[in-house]
Amino acid sequence: MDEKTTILFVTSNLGKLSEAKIALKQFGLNVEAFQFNEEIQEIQSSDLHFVAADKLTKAVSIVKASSDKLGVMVEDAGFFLEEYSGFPGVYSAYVHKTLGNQGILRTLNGVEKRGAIFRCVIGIYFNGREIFFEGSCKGQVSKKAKGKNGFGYDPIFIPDGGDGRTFAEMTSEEKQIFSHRGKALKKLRDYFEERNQSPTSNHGSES
Ligand code: ITT
Repeated sequence: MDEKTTILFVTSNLGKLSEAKIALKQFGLNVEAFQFNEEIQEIQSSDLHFVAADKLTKAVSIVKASSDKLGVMVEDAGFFLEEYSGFPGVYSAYVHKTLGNQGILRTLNGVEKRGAIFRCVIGIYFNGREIFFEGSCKGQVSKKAKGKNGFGYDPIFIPDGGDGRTFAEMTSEEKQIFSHRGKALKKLRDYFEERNQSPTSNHGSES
């Protein structure tokens, strides 16, 4: 694979990696995980964009701008519950590790307000610049965990506009039609396309 079609995704989350690979492969871009021994220390902030920007700066310094690759990518995501004014939001990874999906379902037991929203910010370092793409997906927390696909909160999240299945009951391609990540990755693809940066277009430089 041509290195100039490869984006290094600095993430510890294999679910995110797999979804990015599928979404960008259709566009001729290869996504590779960048392996590092220690997790990048995330700053504490209530703003996903701020966290993603900080992660990107750290990722680029670890990867050393990787001039032989097309870009370096990071993502910060969160799960925001209506009942708890957005919590866990930026604390979603910690809450998932500690409470898990069953814990979330227990705290919402008997609660009618089950609205939730996934948000993510993807940051990419490309042509010496940092660029960010956001995506969000509204839905409901299911009453029970359902499905085996996906990762994280997928078994308890039913996106609006779907057929009532949770993300974990969908294929990766189906999930991306609705998902925060699918929408942010589409913006990223459009960005490259607008700049004729697709691998078949000889890599025109950014104007
Ligand atoms: P990084 O190494 O990329 O930071 P992470 O798993 O720590 O990976 P985040 O902090 O961005 O990722 O994610 C916050 C939490 O939200 C974490 O528990 C994820 O599993 C979960 N999450 C993010 N996107 C999700 C999705 O599409 N479906 C289900 N859960 C998701």
